[in-house]
Amino acid sequence: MKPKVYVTMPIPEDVRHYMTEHCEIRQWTGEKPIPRETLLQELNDIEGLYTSGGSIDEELLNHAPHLKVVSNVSVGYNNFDVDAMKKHNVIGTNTPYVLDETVADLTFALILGTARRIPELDRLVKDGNWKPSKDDQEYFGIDVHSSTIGIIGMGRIGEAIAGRAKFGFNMDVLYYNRNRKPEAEETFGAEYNDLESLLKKSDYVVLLTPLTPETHHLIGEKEFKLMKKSAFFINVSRGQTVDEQALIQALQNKEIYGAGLDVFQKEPVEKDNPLLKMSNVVTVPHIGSATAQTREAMTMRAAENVVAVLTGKGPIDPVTE
Ligand code: 8YV
Repeated sequence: MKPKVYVTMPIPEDVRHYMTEHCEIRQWTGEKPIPRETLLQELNDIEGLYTSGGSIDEELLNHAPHLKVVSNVSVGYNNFDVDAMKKHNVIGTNTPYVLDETVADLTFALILGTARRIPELDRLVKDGNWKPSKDDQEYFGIDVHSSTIGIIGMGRIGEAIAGRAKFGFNMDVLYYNRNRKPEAEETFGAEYNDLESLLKKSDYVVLLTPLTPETHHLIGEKEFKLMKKSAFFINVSRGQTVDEQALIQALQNKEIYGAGLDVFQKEPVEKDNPLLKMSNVVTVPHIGSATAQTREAMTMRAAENVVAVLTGKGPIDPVTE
């Protein structure tokens, strides 16, 4: 008898085909994300849960007596209560490596989009407001090349960004991380800084840390006050790693020059959030890894993790060990 797996999201046909070779899958096919109550009722007979983002906590685990593995279609796993999963002998897995370059691309799109005011000026042209003028000073942006980038959280994605910065944009690379990264220092000339000096020296501050109790609101009022008034803040980690109210304040008080945001305190972000009314803030809907190629790779990797555990081979990308 094939092990039962519950899938909470759409999956490509080849991923479905691969999983059904080894598992019996049941899948949520609703238009909206699966309601919590519905999910809890689906878990009684399953050994594998294939998902992206839902809270894996004590309540859920108590509804899943046969559960062996939860496979996240994401590199971040702040939705896992790791201690509770260990207590219930449930393995959690994520999808590292396959999205690093795609997230790094989006990060540079936010850096270039904010610095050169792309969305704002795109709207100006499309609204027919591009008027002949003696000079175009009103369209001026800020240079990215040859400036200083400060990377907070120098993991694989951080290194992919450092490579683009150093070799693509001739930028000086600073970084702050729990531990030193000699390889990044060697390869990209990345200079280790404590958080305070990185914030003081960077023209582009890029936040990349996973969300943990230690990184919750890592960047707040004090940190924004340390940044240059000409600097940009880029967040491609999680909304809760920054104090969003402090960010709004810092922008309104012109303590920083602009921001590029892929993640928010609440997602989808509320329509009346002041960040959405600021022309010096570029916002996108959590699309760091959102390319067809990368999501294909992520969904297949997540399937390989489920099958590996349920066929006794052990997880490929364990995060709860
Ligand atoms: C996911 C992400 O798409 O991988 C991550 O950690 O944030 C994105 O790639 C997102 O988590 C899906 O919900």
